[in-house]
Parts: sequence; C-alpha cells; structure tokens
Amino acid sequence: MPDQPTPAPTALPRVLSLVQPTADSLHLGNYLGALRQFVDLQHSVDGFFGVADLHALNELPEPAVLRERTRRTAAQMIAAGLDPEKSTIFVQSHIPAHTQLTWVLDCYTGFGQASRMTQFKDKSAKRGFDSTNLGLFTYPVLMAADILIYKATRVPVGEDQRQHLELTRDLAERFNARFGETFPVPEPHILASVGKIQDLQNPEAKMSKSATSPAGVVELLEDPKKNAKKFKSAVTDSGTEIRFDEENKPGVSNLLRILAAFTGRSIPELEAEFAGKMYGHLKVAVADAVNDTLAPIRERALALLAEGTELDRILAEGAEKAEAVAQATVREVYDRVGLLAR
Ligand code: ATP
Ligand code: LTN
Repeated sequence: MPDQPTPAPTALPRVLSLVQPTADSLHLGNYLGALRQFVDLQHSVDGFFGVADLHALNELPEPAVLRERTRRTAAQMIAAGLDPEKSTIFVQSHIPAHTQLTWVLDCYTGFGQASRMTQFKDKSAKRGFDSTNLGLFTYPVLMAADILIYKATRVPVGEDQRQHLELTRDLAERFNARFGETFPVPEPHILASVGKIQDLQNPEAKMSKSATSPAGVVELLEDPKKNAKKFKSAVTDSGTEIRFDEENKPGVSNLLRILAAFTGRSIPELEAEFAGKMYGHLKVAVADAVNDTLAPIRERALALLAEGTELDRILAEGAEKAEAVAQATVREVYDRVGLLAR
C-alpha cells in the first residue's frame, strides 16, 4: 500500500503570555487571571508561556532570589496544568532574541508614548526620580518584543495589562506600515467574568504580589490550612445579606466571584443557595472550593522543585523550541530595517 501523504498541519492560533517571577509564590489572582486561562487555551492553540525574568530584573532583586523565583514560577505554571507536550514553556532570558528585538522596537517607540504608560507613571512616582531606572521605562517595549517575536495573535492577561497590549498593537501596525506585513496585530484575551480578584483584607485593592500585608493574599504554595484561615478572616461588609454588589459589598462580592470561578456555578445560583445563611458559611465554602483545586497544584509544584532535573529538562526543551521561532523573526526584522547580514 502506498504511504498515506502526511496531512498538512493546521495552523493553530499562536497564543503567548509571560508571568513575572516577582514573589516566592503566585496568588489566586494570577491563577484565575492568567494560569487557568493558559491551561484552558493550550488544547486549542499553539501556546508559548514563559517566565519574564528580564522584566523582574528592573526591581533589582538579589541574584539568588531571582533565580529561585524563576524556577518557582515555572514550577507553578506546570503544576497548574500547563503540559510541556502541548505548550512551549520557557524562561525569557534563555532567548537572547527578545532583547535584540527590543532594541529595534525601542528605536520606533516615541518617548511621549512610553511616558504615558500608567504602570510606568505609578511605579516611577512610588520609587522617586533617582530610583527609577531605564528598565522600568522600556518595560512595555520588552513586553511588545515578547509578543511580536512569536507573531502571537492572542495574549491572555489580566485587565491591568490592557494598555501595554495597546502599545504592542501600535508598534506592530507602525512597523508593518513602514516595512511591509511582518507582525500580526495581537488581540488581548481578557476574561470579563474573572476581572480583578481583590485582596481579602482590602477588597478595594487588587490581590497583588506586592501587597503591603500577606493577610489578604491567597498564595498557591501556602499551606492549605493557612489559606483557609485567610478566608475565615476575610473582610466582609456591614449587614448580613449574601448578595453580589461590588459597590456596597466589595468583600462579599469578591468571595462570590471566587466561589463562582472555582465551582463553575453562576453568581445568581450562589446567591440563591446562600440566601438566609451567614457570612461564615460562605467563607467556609470558598475556602473548601479553593483548597480542593490549589492543594494538588501546591503538591505538584513542591515535588517538581524538590526533584530538580525534570523542571530543568522542560525549560531546556522549551527554550530550544522558542529560540527557533524567535531567531527567525529577528533575522527577518534585522533584514527589513536594513542591518547588514553577517
Ligand atoms: P506585581 O504585584 O509584582 O505587579 P501581580 O500580582 O500583579 O504582580 P503579575 O506577574 O504582574 O502579577 O501578573 C501575572 C498575570 O496575572 C498577569 O496576566 C496579570 O494581569 C494577572 N493578575 C495579577 N493580579 C491579578 C488579579 N488580582 N486578578 C486577576 N488577574 C491578575
Ligand atoms: N507585564 C506582564 C508580564 C509580561 C507579559 C509579557 C504578559 C511580560 N511579557 C508578554 C503577556 C505577554 C505583567 O506584569 N503581568
């Protein structure tokens, strides 16, 4: 029998996202806003998911701490369900092409446009003029290079990254207009149902790795009993009614949103179930639902970190796959902008 021709591979949409290694553990907001979406998407896309260690460098971390957090972040991404057989999982600094493309894009980014980035304005105001480095200023251009170098068409992120995505889209359009079609213009992939997960102690603020107190931050690598305690002491609102009302009941609404995300049930269903019950009942239900999902993720992540070689092997394989794509884009871009071939 003659050999069957191999069917041409169908081009799946290319999806990319990176997470910064800025803490020892990721938190519930990172899980719902980012990791869980990566895991859900990976079956139907060509996914590239990485650890943004070059971005984290602008906070000037201790070298040993940055290295450890980079491994921890990668381990949590895999433990949450990213499958190295399906997705390319890599560390940003392993692919020098990211910084090569950043320089080219830097030259096509206006000073004024970069100055208008709200994250830069907030963080530089907090740090003060003398402690603000150029890395913080060009941070969004490195992020644009991360995306464009893989010619990604969709980028799953939390709401806070929307403005950086807009800059990336502008840069792609500007480059294509001057040098011919090179980059697809990427779309943000932001889940409205997740929105922003808020801090349990301060439901007006988003849950964040850089929160001033750990009491309101539910960490993936935390002992489940400690996380259950954090839910039990979550700030709720005056009154007793369990109802979704973000303006007047931000604490209860945040808990309902988390419970809906972990159980797959709708907010109205949950409101009906908890009608007449006390805040304490809701807190126990949320803690149980969260721990059912997070406890096995924590165990897998800690096992990967303790074992050692498996994680390094996954990251080395990911780097090889990512590098092949990234280098090809840089060669194409260098040629288009007029850099002399070697
Ligand atoms: P930092 O406090 O260091 O800025 P962070 O907790 O905001 O960190 P990042 O590493 O910047 O975390 O974000 C990783 C991903 O998680 C991004 O896609 C971001 O949009 C998403 N994310 C972060 N915090 C939340 C949150 N509270 N709710 C939903 N998504 C979030
Ligand atoms: N800036 C992002 C992290 C990040 C990223 C990216 C996200 C760096 N490069 C590329 C999506 C695509 C953050 O702070 N969460």
